Amino acid sequence: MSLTLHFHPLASFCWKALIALYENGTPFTPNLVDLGNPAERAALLKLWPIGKFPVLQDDTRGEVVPESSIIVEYLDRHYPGPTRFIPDDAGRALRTRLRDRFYDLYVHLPMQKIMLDRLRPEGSKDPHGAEEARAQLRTSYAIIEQQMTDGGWAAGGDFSLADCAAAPSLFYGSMVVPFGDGQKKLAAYFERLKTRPSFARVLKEAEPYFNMVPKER
Ligand SMILES: N[C@@H](CCC(=O)N[C@@H](CS)C(=O)NCC(=O)O)C(=O)O
Repeated sequence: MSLTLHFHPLASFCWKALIALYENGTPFTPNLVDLGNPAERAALLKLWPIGKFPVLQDDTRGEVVPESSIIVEYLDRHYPGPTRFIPDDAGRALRTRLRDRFYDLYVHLPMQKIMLDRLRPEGSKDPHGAEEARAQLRTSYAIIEQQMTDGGWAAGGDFSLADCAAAPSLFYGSMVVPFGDGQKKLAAYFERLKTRPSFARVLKEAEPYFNMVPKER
């Protein structure tokens, strides 16, 4: 098999790549990386010196592809299936990439900031930064609520790269800042995402690791 995904089943950015792979039943070898294991961390760093996952390795094409959005687009281009992640139409493609950036930068990263702050030892926490991140999440939720149509997907058309980005960021985001009472379209969209078979599978496979999610203390 030519594709290997270096990942961890609990890691939110890895979910983006997994959703894309599961959407199209793309065959790949999963390589679970324990970053706490020095040899496994060193092997990941050799592939991608930034040391973050997911990383997709394609032995057929001789490519190592980091960055979740790039992995999804790479799969769309080189291993296409029934679900296309970037629309052919240039304007829709741009909107899809914009929404992907929106979910990564303004939902996913603030969520990560709050989660990672929970792991910091007492005395090294960043309450101001965490509060800024919570405010950003609330603003982003309000924007999604305005944009979302009943029964729609993140970029306004079919399921796409933007939904691959939305699913993990909203899953963990809603754990740190729950959706507001008035955010019915956002909440309904999140429920739609959870029933999408690709994401439901990702969640099922992550379940055994959920006790590792940092709790608020
Ligand atoms: N921009 C990257 C972010 C990847 C990222 O932050 N991955 C996290 C896991 S969700 C990670 O590798 N964390 C380990 C670390 O930073 O040491 C992407 O989209 O793939």
